[in-house]
Amino acid sequence: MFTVGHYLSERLSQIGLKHHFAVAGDYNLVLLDQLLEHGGTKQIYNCNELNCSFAAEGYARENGAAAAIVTFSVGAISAMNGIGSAYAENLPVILISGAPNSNDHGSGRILHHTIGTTSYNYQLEMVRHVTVAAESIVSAENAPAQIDHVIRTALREKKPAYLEIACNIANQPCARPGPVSSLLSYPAPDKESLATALKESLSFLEKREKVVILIGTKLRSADALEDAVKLADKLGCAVTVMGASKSYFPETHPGFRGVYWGEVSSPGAQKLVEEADGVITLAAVWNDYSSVGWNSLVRGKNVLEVSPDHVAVNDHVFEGFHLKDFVDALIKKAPKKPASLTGQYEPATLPKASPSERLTNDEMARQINHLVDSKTTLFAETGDSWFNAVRMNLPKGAKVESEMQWGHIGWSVPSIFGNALAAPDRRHVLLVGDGSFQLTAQEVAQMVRYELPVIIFLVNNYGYVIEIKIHDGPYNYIQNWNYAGLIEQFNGGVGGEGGGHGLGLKATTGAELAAAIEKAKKNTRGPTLIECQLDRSDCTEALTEWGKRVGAANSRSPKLT
Ligand code: TPU
Repeated sequence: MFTVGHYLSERLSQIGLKHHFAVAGDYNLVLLDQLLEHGGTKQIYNCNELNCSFAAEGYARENGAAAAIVTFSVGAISAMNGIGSAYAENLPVILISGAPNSNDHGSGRILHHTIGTTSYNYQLEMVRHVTVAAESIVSAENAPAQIDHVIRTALREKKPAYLEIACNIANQPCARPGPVSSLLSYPAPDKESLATALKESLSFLEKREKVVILIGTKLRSADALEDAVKLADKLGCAVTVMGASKSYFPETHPGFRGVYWGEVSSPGAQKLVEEADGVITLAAVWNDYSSVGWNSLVRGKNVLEVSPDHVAVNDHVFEGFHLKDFVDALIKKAPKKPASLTGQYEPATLPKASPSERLTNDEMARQINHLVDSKTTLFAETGDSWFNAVRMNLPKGAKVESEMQWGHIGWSVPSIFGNALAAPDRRHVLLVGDGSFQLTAQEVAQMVRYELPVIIFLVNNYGYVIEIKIHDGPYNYIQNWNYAGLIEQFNGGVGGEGGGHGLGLKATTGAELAAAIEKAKKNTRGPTLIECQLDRSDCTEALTEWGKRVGAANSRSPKLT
């Protein structure tokens, strides 16, 4: 018999998922049975639903989509935070919640795991704000259309979507799905609008000498990373990337000129962008953080703004096509604009510290950068880890993941767990501060369970240094943990039989860090956490400068009316 759960399972594997993430609860147990029975995607367990949603978010970063399955309210409301992240970070994550028995809907009964009212639709109402489609399935007959609508909308819009399935419907008989192409196809672009946008953009470029491309945060979800390289080749101009777009353009490309992040840009990048007479922004997102407290917005008459859903140029806005359609059309017609490509890009290098000296932030960053190869995915958590990752030099193929729009501390631990499952042939390296780690530390246990050799650099600077730089107070100083010792506690094994391969190490000097990294490389069947003990005042200059400006933007006085 083919069931609603099988239909969902079939669709998930048709769109390319090899895993789904889950936390069990009585409203979803039958659904989990159905997914196991159908196979196709492997069931992966998380410690809690917040982590489950972040693991799916991290999986989608590598795999293009993901699914998280949770129980009603107590699970789903926790998971909504990671779904908010998927929305902010443009990732199609399907959140699937088990839900009350269809006979109970409208019965006037009070159920467990609810807020104690007789109506259960509050969860659907809440989740609508952080998803692009949300459906409640209470009949097997309507299930295929509802499942398809949710998955199709998420994939098209590169945003999360939601399904809740009544617990007595998951195993009900259901029709089989048709070809997956119906979920993957896009509407054709509007040719007239596209042609006019192109004409206007070419006339913009004709009048500009110093043209620079600025790669933005939404370029990956617009599926246009390779197109941007082709555009750069055609124009022959300089290329910069935004902080949150680190690794979205090969740093080994002759046109690469570093990270543009206002006052905290790579050397030379600020001048290049701000003195250009034509900047092509590709999928840029301007918020208070990316604009360094509203100080560095790249907008106005010298900007050709190419967004995922529109192009704005010469006081016109054009819609009705995708960014990729436009960039591909521009590549064919773009003129040569080499004037911005003067000089060589000189990546900043950090000097090697004496091995016996107390470990510094610079020496830590230098050694981690050395570890990053073309198969590395480096996750950078909120905090000074952002600025350390942004200043690294990346070989071709290295990837950096950050969550600068949502900015939930603790995101990185479950997210890298999901990402590592999606790309087992890559090396996964995490840079995370002590404060952030304390939110989601338990998910390291799942890296032990699934034998994932993630290398975690736990930056112990004894507090919330990013917050100290924005606005200091007693709330920025946290309880210290024995982080290296904690990892041993996760080696208990499934069912308590022991035998995990998690490894916890500590580094207080450059030599200790180098030795720990060598051990981590050899620990191929589990995570290695290296606690890097730093002085609290030791952070990047960029964080200090950025923190000052973001703090000033936060503390602007109310405008008098
Ligand atoms: O490098 P460093 O010391 O700045 O990193 P650490 O130790 O991870 O500190 C991060 C401090 C921080 C906080 C407390 N950054 N942002 N916040 C505010 C915050 C609070 N709660 C959540 C869920 N996300 C946040 N960003």
